Amino acid sequence: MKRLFISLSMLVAWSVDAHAQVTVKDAWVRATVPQQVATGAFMQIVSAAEARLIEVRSSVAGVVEIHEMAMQGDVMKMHAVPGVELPAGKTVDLKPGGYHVMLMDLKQPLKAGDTVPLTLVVEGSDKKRESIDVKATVRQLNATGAAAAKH
Ligand SMILES: [Cu+2]
Repeated sequence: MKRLFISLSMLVAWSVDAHAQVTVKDAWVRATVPQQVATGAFMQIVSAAEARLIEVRSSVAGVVEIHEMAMQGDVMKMHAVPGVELPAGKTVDLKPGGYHVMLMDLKQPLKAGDTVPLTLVVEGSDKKRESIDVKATVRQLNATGAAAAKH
């Protein structure tokens, strides 16, 4: 996995395009139940040029990580990843069962209809960083497959 990321970032470094021009669509956060201290944020990201999502911040969470969810044997598990590649012009789906933003150490419960501010940090092929502010809508927990996944 680590080797894959290194070779991908080398590829990114070789391309010449400068500006990331990142668009984020349909950002949402799964609502929490009382005592729940972590939840996922999901969205669609399109970058005009080759780039990489390297960090996400949010004022509602003490810790924010980028996670990948994948089957390990017959169990769905998730783990932190250093970033998500954003190929030029391609929609990258952060969705239940795949890449997602993990909001941990939540400072308050998140109710359906609330708005959660997220700041995405994207690094372009020229290593320049760009911050994108996103307002994610909290949606009620539902039965979208991966809901039962464990860390
Ligand atoms: Cu996660």
